[in-house]
Amino acid sequence: MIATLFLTTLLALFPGTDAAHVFSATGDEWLSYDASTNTVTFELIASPFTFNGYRNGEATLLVPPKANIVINFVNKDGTPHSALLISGDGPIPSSPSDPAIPRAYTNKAMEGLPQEATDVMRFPVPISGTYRIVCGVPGHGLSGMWIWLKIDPTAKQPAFGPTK
Ligand SMILES: [Cu+2]
Repeated sequence: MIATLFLTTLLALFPGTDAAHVFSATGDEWLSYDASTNTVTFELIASPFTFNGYRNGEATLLVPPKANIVINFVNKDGTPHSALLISGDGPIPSSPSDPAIPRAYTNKAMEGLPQEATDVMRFPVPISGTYRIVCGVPGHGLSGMWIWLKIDPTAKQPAFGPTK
């Protein structure tokens, strides 16, 4: 309830925010999968201190082992944001800079990309592991701008939604 009120307040403050995306429950609209190449394509939408309407690890992108990940990042907020993949262990760094997997970061990871800017991250994942997708702008991750990316060794397809 508090989270809902918080989001409602954010929406009131930022009328450009896409309410349909913020309140989507399934994530299917953001996700596609090519089984023949084990390629997961995900639309990662930065809004005010959220990714796809989620913050603080509230959402998880589950992917099959050894998947090729294509993340289409777009910033829908007036504040610059970015994305990079960090380890799933330990505290969120105040200024995350080292991606856990090579190439798993957007342009201007530290400075942030401006509103409506896009970038594509392409990287393979190993056979297992837990990571976080975090905004690289100093302080944003600590403010809650991150979600989980987990490799499920038994997954036959990806899934995105509230963290279980
Ligand atoms: Cu940010």
